[in-house]
Amino acid sequence: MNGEEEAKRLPAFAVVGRVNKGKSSVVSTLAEDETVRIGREARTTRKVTAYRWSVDGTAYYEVLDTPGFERAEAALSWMRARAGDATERFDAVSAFVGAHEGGDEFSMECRLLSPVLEGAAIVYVADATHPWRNHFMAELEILKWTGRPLIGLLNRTDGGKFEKAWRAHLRDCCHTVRVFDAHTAGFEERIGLMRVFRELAPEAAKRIDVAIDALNQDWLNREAEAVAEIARFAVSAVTYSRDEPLSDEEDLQRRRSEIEASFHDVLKKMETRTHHRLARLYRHERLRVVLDELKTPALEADLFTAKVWRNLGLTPRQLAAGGAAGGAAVGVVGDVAAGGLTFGVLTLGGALLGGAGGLAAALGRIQSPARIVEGTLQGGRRVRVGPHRNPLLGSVLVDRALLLLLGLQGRPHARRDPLRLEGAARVPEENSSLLRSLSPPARKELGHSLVVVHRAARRRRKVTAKEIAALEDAIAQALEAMRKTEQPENDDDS
Ligand SMILES: Nc1nc2c(ncn2[C@@H]2O[C@H](COP(=O)(O)OP(=O)(O)O)[C@@H](O)[C@H]2O)c(=O)[nH]1
Ligand SMILES: [Mg+2]
Repeated sequence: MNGEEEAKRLPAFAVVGRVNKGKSSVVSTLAEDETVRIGREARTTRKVTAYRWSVDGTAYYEVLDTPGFERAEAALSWMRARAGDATERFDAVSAFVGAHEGGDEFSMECRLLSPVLEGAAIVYVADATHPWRNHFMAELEILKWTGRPLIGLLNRTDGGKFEKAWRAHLRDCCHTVRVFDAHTAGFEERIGLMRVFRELAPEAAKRIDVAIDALNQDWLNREAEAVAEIARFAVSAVTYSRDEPLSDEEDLQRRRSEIEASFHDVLKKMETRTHHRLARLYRHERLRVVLDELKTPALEADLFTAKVWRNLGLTPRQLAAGGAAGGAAVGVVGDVAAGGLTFGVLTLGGALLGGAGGLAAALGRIQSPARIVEGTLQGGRRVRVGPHRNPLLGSVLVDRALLLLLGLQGRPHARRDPLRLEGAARVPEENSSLLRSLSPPARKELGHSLVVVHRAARRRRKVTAKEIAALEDAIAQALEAMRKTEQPENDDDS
């Protein structure tokens, strides 16, 4: 390969080792690719597959999943017979592949060695929960003969027992030895491994630097996009309302629960869509997420406790000013009337509350989270549902979305069990993750920016770009605060 070709080549890492040592797991996590087949489902794979890590169609590096050695000792004997001294070793490996490629005798060895001879760095995966065996030496010896950067990767060191022996032998043959558990490794560990590659492959250092920069930049971009997505969602959910026709014969009281249910269904769908978008950002589209359903009762009267208000850093009076009570319903009528509708206004569920002073008495009367206003349009009756009356709705939704976001950020792609978040989001209880982990100023800021949105919704005015920006800031701060206190996800699959 000439210098120009070399410069254009993607940095490539060939992951090699025996079957069932965790090679595909390492590939999946390093390439952030959930389509890599792992474990039993992968047994029959007998070819090299390249997984490229790319952003917006530009590839930055590739990780090669290989079938693993089958007859390393015999292969090494063949090579030994053809290499008089160290200078002939690379040629002996090349000659071996040249002589056996396409044949049955050493098909696995040929397949995994080809990309290495073409310049891939080697990641030799060892499973420290299994003992070292002398025949592994032949595998390592062959890899050493290629002269490519060789990293010994200790996957699964939790067994402990065999780690010492593995380390000693890997240190003998590899340029460096690292611990990397593909089922727990996070972003920093991936970057750490890329830095090791960089040190070992000076000719590829520039291209690996580009890849590391892209990884870092993409990580920041994803989070910024996720925060913006969550803010957009909170605004859509909190401000959501709709009109529905009601025939003259229909009794609003009778249809009330159906209307409310479909209103809540829309909110749930908005949430599901947002959660899918977040998962897609982190390349986790197939990941199953277990999260308590967003329940209507959780959004109703039980939220209206003074305790929760204090947790949000707001007084009942501030919340009331945000539209939990007050003349909001009148505002709705005014707006709609201006739009040409004549309304015979009927409010249900105690939406017409007094001011903050009458709040305590009013709380007992709040039963319906969605405000329903009925009106007439040229003889036809219409009913308006929403915006949601609960000032804490936004906090509940943001809390749940942030928990998911943290879960996604910490989830390596090799892990395929469901991401379990159930019981995690517990607004309005005092130990809700979001409320608990936020410092009083961060709590207040998030609570305040959500109340501002809620108030705008009640008054049926558009939420301004500035208000959305403030909400994004508050969400980013909340995420930071949660990250500091959040426990990592339980690793219970071992
Ligand atoms: N707990 C745990 N299990 C792992 C790890 N790496 C691999 N495994 C499991 O070991 C099995 C084989 O993994 P796989 O990546 O397919 O190995 P390969 O045959 O070498 O490609 C699968 O059941 C994996 O879930 C790890 O780091 N931690
Ligand atoms: Mg595999």
